[in-house]
Amino acid sequence: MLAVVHEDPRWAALPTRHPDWFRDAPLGIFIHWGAYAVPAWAEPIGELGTFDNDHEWFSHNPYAEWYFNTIRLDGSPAQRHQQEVFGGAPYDDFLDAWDASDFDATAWVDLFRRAGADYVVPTTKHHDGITLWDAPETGDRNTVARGPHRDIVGELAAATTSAGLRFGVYYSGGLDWHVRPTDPIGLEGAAERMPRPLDDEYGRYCSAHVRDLIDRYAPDVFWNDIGWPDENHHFGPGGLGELLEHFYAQRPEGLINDRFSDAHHDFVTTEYQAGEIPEGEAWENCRGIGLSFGYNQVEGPEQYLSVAQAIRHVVDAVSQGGRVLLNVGPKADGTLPAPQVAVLEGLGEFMAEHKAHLAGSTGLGALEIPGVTWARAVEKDGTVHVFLSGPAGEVDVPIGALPDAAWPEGGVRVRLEGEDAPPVSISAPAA
Ligand code: FUL
Repeated sequence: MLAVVHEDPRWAALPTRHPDWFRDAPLGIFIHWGAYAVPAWAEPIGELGTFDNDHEWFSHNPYAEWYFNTIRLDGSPAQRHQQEVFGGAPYDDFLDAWDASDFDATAWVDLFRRAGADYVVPTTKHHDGITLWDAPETGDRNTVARGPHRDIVGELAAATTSAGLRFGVYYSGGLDWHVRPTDPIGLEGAAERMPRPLDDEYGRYCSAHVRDLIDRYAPDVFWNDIGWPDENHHFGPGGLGELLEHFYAQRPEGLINDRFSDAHHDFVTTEYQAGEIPEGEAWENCRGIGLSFGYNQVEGPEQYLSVAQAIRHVVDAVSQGGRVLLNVGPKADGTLPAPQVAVLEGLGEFMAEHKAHLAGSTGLGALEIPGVTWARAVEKDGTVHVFLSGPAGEVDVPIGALPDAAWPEGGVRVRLEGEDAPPVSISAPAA
């Protein structure tokens, strides 16, 4: 596929934003909630970025939110599951079966705030095309008209902003398997890895959706996914250029990710182990607490991050100048799975003590220290903070292994608490 050309000078004139609130945010919460939470089924095969056979990945896709695609791949275990458990029923039956009566946006956001998050980004339309608000031109295929009978985006926006957190929207501009169905993704020998609609008409449809999101819910992050229809990359009415101008004008502290087919971006995204951490640019890693974004009832403790791993993941990103958009996958009934809640609670205990050292810090990266399996450092307001984890016991850390700072001469003795425990931290005035 040819890359979209952005010769119009208005592309280059769009602002590039790094607002203070985003710079200072070590953690955001991603929410993948959709009709796919009803079957909540995927094979937990591994992390994105650790597989290179596309057919193998997609036919055993660990992302439960991809269920609509996976069941269309002949011979896939998900297709068998759909046949055996749901008699091969059409996907949209899950929208009607989605009874979200225990959904309490305020309680969710309270947990996210306690976890130390500064922003919340729910899916407003994932690849299945179902919108979580009464989006223009969706008829009754949305959560207000069917299933939950709730404006999920609106409830989350209100709860998030009243808790003092920033609100963002995830929107799948690249894929919509209902409005623009393609062959299932992952067919053996397919010419294109990710067949997606390119036409302007579909682009205008998406653009009208996002404009509606901006005007109704005032998001500060526009997190697009899987590119933006190529023919809609223009500044005419309903074009992506005009949409981005509108977003930046309406949201003076708003910013966008890098999944718009190279049109423009403010920050770079990585996902699990896929993608490159950029030099000198803002970036964010996203991942589920397990191996899926959408709730996957097949997952157990082997797939979920422990509290200690989740903490290390966040500190690791911050030590490299980034942040984490950690995902929760709620159950269809509106409750959050207990193991995910436990991770957020544990993360919150750590953040209560250490968030101030991470937020707005300068990353000093990873350290190699004898007897310590994991060490990361940051500098904040003239103080160097080092986080350490390793087998339980005392370790003498030589000054030479630490970043320059006023450490006690002769080194620092630390008591590590084991790799299943949160990292311990030491700090000293920067040199
Ligand atoms: C990916 C999507 O395909 C996943 O389902 C998920 O939404 C992730 C954040 O982005 O590209």
